[in-house]
Amino acid sequence: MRKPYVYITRQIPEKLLKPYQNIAEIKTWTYEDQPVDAETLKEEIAHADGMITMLSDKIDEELLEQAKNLKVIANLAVGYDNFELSSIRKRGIVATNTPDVLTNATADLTFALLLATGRRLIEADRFVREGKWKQWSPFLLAGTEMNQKNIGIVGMGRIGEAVARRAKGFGMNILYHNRTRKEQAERELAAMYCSFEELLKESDFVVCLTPLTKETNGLFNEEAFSQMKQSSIFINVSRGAVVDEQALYHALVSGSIRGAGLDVFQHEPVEPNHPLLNLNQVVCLPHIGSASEETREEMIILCLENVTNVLQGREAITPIPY
Ligand code: 8YV
Repeated sequence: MRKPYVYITRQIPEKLLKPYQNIAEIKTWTYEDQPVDAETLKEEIAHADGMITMLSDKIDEELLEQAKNLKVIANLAVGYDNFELSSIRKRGIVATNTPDVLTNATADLTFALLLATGRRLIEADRFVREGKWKQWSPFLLAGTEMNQKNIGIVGMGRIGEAVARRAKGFGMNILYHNRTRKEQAERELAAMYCSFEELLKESDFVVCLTPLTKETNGLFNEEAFSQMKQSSIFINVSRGAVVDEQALYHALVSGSIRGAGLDVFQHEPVEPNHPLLNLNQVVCLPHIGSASEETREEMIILCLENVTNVLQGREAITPIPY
């Protein structure tokens, strides 16, 4: 009997694939420095039994029309806005994601952005390297601190709660907005549920962690930024499309908010001449929320387990919920 064929749209370290090579024939995309091209994706999906994909691979109706044997498709991400789920499901294909394993790494990165923007770390690093440090003065590169400040978390899922726990340790007051109330966070972290508008008005740090959906697309628009405090800092570790980037740029330039920390952009990789990249009060990262060595390994293993489980007739561990 032939082994099932699994295609992975990026390079993966051999040591992680090894335990699964007796179950499936596994092939990965060849180049480390460029994403899989559309033609290869079409050819591979045509005869793959299982696939592991990344956020930048759009898995839509047109592509799925090529799939003849596909039984499972595992996204190397907790988000799955690149999946046209209705097209995947009507073909009986199992779709999976990587929840939980990336919660702590992403919450850490969110906190790194809070500190980097609040305490102006990247500006300060540039200042030293550029030889501008000539003397010490009391307010040289003075930032804003976390203690006693209000953090407003929009999207209180697993990562939101992990950020809230860190915020508690830093002495912050926690506000949140979410589709459902989070009783445990309210009880254990004294997190306060707010409307979106209240949260914008009251928060010193507004943290966006909501998934990208029809409802959240463009949620942070001109009106939203205009309701935030002039001293506030906006952090986005969810999806670029949740933010109207032009509105964010104007809010920053006009001083209607103080700064921003962005791990995600509307179009990724972001163009080097993007206006937001010219602003000193913005810290930009290349979508590395979950990028710790430990977490990326766990995400890859979870994808491989999901795919091989389904191909061997078992349940996926983390199917995307209906
Ligand atoms: C991705 C992410 O894992 O999990 C998500 O939804 O945004 C990241 O952690 C990364 O972009 C690789 O696809």
